[in-house]
Amino acid sequence: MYLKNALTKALQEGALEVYYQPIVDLHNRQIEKCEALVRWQHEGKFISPMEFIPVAEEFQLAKDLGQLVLEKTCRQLQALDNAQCRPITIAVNRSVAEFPKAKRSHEDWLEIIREQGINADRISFEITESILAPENSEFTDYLSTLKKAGCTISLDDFGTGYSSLSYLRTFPIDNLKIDRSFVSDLEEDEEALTLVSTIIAMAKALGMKTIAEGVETRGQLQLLEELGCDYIQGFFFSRPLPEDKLVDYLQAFD
Ligand code: G
Ligand code: G
Ligand code: MN
Ligand code: NA
Repeated sequence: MYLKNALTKALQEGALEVYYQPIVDLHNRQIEKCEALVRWQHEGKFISPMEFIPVAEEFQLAKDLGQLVLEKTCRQLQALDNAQCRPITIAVNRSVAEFPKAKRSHEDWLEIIREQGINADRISFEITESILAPENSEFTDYLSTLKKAGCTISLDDFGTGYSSLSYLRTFPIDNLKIDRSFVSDLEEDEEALTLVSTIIAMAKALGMKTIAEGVETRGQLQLLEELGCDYIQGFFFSRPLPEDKLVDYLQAFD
């Protein structure tokens, strides 16, 4: 209850921040994308999204939270353009609770992107497998609408869910994000290497790009490059950066 009230207030005041983690294209070593990660600093300390997103979901605040993150992301894209950074795409995370059945939130998201004057192809939505489960079939229509408008869809935490792989055939995903748990074991564990190599081969065969998450070492980067992974994200290049640090980082990287 305490967190709910504090979060409601923070949302009303727009007091949540968004950090951006760079994603590097292994083909040209440029930053082509970032992931938007919400941050809430409450009474001097950061509360993890793992803690407050479930609260937002339980108390019908997920819609406001999602809209705030998307608005801030669009404004960040404008700030990057104004500073003449390379045009990048930014991915926002969306949970099942942000696809409320009757409310058609996806229309609101497209409206926000339009209002902010951002081309839809610069916004990507990161979803998890559960959104594509058979009982959520209407969400795939919503996702199709987002895709038709020009947005791209990434499947987050790939390999950690329990659903069948059939959704990979029925829904056109643009990017598969290889979960950090596989990446962190790459150098020590032959089986992790086999799994990652298989995921990359499968993604290629299905016409999807792969993004490896949680890359922390040069060794992991090199293995991923040899395996033909397309993009990497992780502390090896950068932690998630606050708004005002992103322009500097992108300009220094170029
Ligand atoms: O940086 P990290 O601690 O941010 O993120 C923890 C978890 O919170 C991750 O699973 C991430 O996907 C999720 N997350 C971060 N930002 C958002 C957001 O804006 N919306 C949703 N739904 N999840 C988010
Ligand atoms: O579930 P999702 O993939 O959206 O989660 C992103 C989470 O991963 C965030 O909490 C982010 O801070 C974290 N993260 C990003 N890069 C790294 C990394 O290299 N190592 C670790 N341990 N966590 C990372
Ligand atoms: Mn994510
Ligand atoms: Na992930």
